[in-house]
Amino acid sequence: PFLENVISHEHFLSGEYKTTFIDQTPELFVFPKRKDRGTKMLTYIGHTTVNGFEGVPKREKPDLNRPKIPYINKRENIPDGTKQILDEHGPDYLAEWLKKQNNVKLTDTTFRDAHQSLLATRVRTKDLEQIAEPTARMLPELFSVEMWGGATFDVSYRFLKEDPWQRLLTLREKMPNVLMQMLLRAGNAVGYKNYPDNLINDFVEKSSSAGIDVFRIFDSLNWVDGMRPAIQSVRDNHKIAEAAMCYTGDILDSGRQKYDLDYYKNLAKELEQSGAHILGIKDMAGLLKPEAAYQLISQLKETIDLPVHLHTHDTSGNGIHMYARAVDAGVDAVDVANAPMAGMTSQPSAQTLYYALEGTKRQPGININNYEELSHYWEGVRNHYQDFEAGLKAPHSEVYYHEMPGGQYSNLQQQVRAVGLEERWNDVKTMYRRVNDMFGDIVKVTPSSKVIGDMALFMVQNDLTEDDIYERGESLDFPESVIEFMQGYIGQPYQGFPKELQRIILKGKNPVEDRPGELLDPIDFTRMRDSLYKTLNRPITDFDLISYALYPKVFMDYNRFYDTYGDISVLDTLTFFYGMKLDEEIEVEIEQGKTLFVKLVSISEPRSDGTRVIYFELNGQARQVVVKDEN
Ligand code: 3PY
Ligand code: ZN
Repeated sequence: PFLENVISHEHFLSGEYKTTFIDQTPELFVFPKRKDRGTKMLTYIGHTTVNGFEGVPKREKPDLNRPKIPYINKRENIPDGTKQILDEHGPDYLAEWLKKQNNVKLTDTTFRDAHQSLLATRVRTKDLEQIAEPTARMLPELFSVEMWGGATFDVSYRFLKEDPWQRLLTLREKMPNVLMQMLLRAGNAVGYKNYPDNLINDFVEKSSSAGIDVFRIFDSLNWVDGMRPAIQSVRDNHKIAEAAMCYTGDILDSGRQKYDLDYYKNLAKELEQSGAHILGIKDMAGLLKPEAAYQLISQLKETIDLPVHLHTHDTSGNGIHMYARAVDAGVDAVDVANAPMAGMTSQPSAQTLYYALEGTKRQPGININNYEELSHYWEGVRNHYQDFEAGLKAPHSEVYYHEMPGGQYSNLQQQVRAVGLEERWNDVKTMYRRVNDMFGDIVKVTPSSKVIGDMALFMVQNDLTEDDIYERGESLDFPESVIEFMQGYIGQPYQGFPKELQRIILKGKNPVEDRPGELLDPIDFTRMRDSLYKTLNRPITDFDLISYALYPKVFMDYNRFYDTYGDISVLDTLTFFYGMKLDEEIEVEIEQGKTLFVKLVSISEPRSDGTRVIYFELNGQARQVVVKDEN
């Protein structure tokens, strides 16, 4: 604690210390009271047992076995993979290497997009950590594992009460051989709004040093100006810049010409010129049809010199057919998920694609039996998150009409339910498409998809037609996200804004045409560190600073939670979500080699102040905690 006090002292941090500093600074010898980890953890377990977990209907803890981790021989070396190629030869070489592969290479998204799209991003680090090393050992031929970014950053702090940076560091340690990939929303980083350029640079630098190798960068309006700073930042850190274009519309629909083949070819050229190592195609809603994929990829291969990496969501059920045609056209890599976490709004199944391509020249070079063995683990994990299942139960070809991204579908459905309009869900979907057309047919992906969703919901909720907006718009209070979009705060749409609608929505406010990240004041990290240190009274890491800058409230709430309950990422997932049953005993490894044995003995009736006493045994000794009954 003494050293901690020294290095976190404001004089030490600002460099204004002398050799007399220690003698003259008595507060360095005032150590914080040692926190009792056991009591904090019991308080969390007690609280969750009595009150349930936020957003989950309270119910008895399900009786499920722990997911089965495949046996691995830890004495054997972990086989080399793509990470070693990057580290030895750099990103340009790796991109060339990728183009030369005959087999189609796979990115496994099970650790990120799959659970973001099926389970509301709720899979905890503990469940990822346990399978990371087996994955590294059993699937060393993968191109990459997508395991960070997108919504995982925010959800980690907000709901899972864990540090996303720790997730990154842990997975890196367990997967030293395969490239680790993240989804970066260009100037929106891992958030929903634009941030100053110096924050984006810092974010890329710190996530590179913590372990990210491949940054898939996209702009929610395919606005290349908005992507260039992030691409450059990744290049400056000698990592792989995969610049992705978001696929929308239908290149085969001659009635819909805004996003035609030439649009994508020009965009790809611009991204190549902006310094991309790989071209990503981000089919976030799963709109790319099989024949369109064939034409798009064939043409892109003739237009640019970069390897092409394709991402889709299997919402329509056409994912495998579409990938097979993309493979025919020479796509270099595609995104898949392990079967129990695949399909519907998630990525197509790795195993299904393997069998679809078996015996062809481009059959993926993976060990299918290993994939299947790992699948048993994920099957178990998915069961543990059954209360977060909110997605489709069956293939959904209507997506070709409404064009809602995989991750948004269940979210918007929840929002609609929350305002009591569940029976009008079909109207909201139809309105979503109508709003898209009113807005000039825009690319829809986080955060532009949220703008369309908010506007559609606003119109349905208030029984407004398109004509009403034009006729009575001046007197309507539009959702904040819609106003910000029209102000240019999330970037410039291709072919500009619909002028009349923009005028109505902005009511005299001036839109910007510059890049928002350039207009925003840079963050003063030194001042931020000082002020955070004063509030949190502990050393502030660079990671903390970035998190605070991105999500100030979420980050502070997380810290308050941590002060109360400590590190509960060590709990098993069922205990984390449901607490404990009477007489149940669990083991919690709080650090390597240190295990707590916890038994729930009894729970008192509520007392006059609304609290209950929860009686535990901790390592055989009686312990009790008091929690408020919030029911
Ligand atoms: C995200 O931005 O989180 C996405 O997955 C978009 O498709
Ligand atoms: Zn996706």
